Amino acid sequence: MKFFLPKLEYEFDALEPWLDAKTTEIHYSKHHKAYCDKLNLALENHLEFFREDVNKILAELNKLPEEIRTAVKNNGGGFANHNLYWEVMTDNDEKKKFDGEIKKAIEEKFASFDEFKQNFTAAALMHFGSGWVWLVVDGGELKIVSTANQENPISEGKTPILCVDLWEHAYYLHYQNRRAEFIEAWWNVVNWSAVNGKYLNAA
Ligand code: MN3
Repeated sequence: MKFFLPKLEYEFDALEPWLDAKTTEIHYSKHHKAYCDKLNLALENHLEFFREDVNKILAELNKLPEEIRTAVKNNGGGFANHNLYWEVMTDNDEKKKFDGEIKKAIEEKFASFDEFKQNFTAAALMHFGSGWVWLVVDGGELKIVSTANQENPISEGKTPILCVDLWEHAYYLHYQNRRAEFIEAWWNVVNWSAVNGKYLNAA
């Protein structure tokens, strides 16, 4: 029982015009798949880990045999991070509605949605190099954090509920160097219904 790519809940062109079909296709079927394949390869002599949730493995990296720890951190991270990334985007207008407990919590923590969006966007623009920006639940509290490469906040005891991919492969075909335009566009496809569900589970 190996890890496998979760099925996308939308077509490759569903997130257009904000995320172009070619980028989504390559990102999912090449980049994400490569992380999944390399995770399976890293674990092929440690089959007991195939029974685990990848998030649990990432939460307890120190339990891994040392010889596979880096490979699992990088590729298990790449696998898990993209699982969440696809899940928190949608083309469904109903699911895009910013509502529910997550709305209350964000407005309480950041004063307003606009203030939250500004802070999250700023974190994405300030992040140097490849990595991710996340909204996490940490000790019951919402926080914006960023990680380098394919690191996942779950390895620091935080629960991610929203993320955006800052690797150039996430936007370069369409936006080239214009990360700010990509981030601004990405807000239009956030699946707030999914984020709300994750918030309720975590809080
Ligand atoms: Mn990516």
